Amino acid sequence: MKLETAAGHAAEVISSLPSGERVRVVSHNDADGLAAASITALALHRAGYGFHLTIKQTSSQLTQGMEKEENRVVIWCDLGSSNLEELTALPGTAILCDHHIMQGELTDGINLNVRSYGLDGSTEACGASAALALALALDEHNLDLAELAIAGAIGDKQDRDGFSGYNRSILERAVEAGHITLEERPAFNPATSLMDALEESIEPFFTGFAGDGALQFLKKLDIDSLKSFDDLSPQEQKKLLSALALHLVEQQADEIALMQTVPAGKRFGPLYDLASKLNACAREGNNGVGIALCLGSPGALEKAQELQQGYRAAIRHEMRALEKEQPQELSHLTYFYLKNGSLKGVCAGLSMTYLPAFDIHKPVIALTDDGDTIGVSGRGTPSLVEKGLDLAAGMQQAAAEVGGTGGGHPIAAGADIPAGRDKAFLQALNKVLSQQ
Ligand SMILES: [Mn+2]
Repeated sequence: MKLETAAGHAAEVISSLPSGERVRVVSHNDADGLAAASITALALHRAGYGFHLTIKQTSSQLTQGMEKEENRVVIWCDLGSSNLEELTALPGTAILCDHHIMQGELTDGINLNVRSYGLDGSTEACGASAALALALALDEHNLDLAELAIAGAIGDKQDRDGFSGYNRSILERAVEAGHITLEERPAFNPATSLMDALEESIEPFFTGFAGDGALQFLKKLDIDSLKSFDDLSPQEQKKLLSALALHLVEQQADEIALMQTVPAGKRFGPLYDLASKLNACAREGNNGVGIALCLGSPGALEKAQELQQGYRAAIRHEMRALEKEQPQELSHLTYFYLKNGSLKGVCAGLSMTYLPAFDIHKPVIALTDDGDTIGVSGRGTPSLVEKGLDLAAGMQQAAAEVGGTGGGHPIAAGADIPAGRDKAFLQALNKVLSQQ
């Protein structure tokens, strides 16, 4: 069966409900989850239904507190696949719009997990694209919500090698229908002064651009630092881009692409920016702002912008500090300590990619000492994973050896370990990684 066919069955279940009925929706607290939740809420609203939405973390007790609710239908977005028995046990029909690995079977409900339809759940479809499949089955006119689905896919980094699979097909349909346009844009902000755009850029992250670093760089090129990229002549743009590419090569960056094909939505503008806002909302614990932004609530854009700026500033602050530090190394990993625990993962990934002192051939481990426990995040690269790296297994095994817990994905994983056990943990992890 195709995803679209199964989505049609799910739409029939929803359409059998009396008009005005409130449908229960539960979604995940990240950019993809917020996009998926918003797509579902808007599609329900347009079809004449109400919705009751909760944003949750993935946990082993996902359905806790819902046993007493009287729901005829519960739609699970971007989570639930590791809780299928729990979902089945709840009253009401479950509809699962997810892309995570499934455990068990959904025996009472409709499974729209994209993995069940021959799609790669890590590159070809995400929670938001599964939610869009359901929205389209309810009404073809919901294709405008592809803007949100593509932002969700970007949030889950499914754009890395260009969009493919189901993501690509909805992008193509949305472009054809005029909801999305594709533009060739620089990876930094092309609309603000170059001085700010280059200093504030996170992907790519330029070393040495703090303080007046970016200003001096532009001065040497004889480019007006107060102009935006869009204001430059084509010759100036070319000159700037080649100088920046050289700068990235010199800082031994693993990723030097400066121009990218950027999908821009008719309603939300550049969708990388929307994904970044949703990510900041989720990371800062303000899921409601992210949902309000997607639902078009006035005032939400300003709040989301503030959250985004604050989040990006915090990342830059940590990255500038890491730039000056020499990371510590073991034979099979690089590690550093970070004060702000919520930024461990993102800083591990960025430092590995953009900081010259970090070896791209070794996974990077970031640790935060919270007093009672030590939080750990690790990041690898696709090529390391191809060579056998499995950080999830490594974290789980090493954490267990020191009395902690760990897990995640082969390319990105985390652990919590007891205070004072960090050195033993790192040694254990290094040993596991050396065997992979
Ligand atoms: Mn997701």
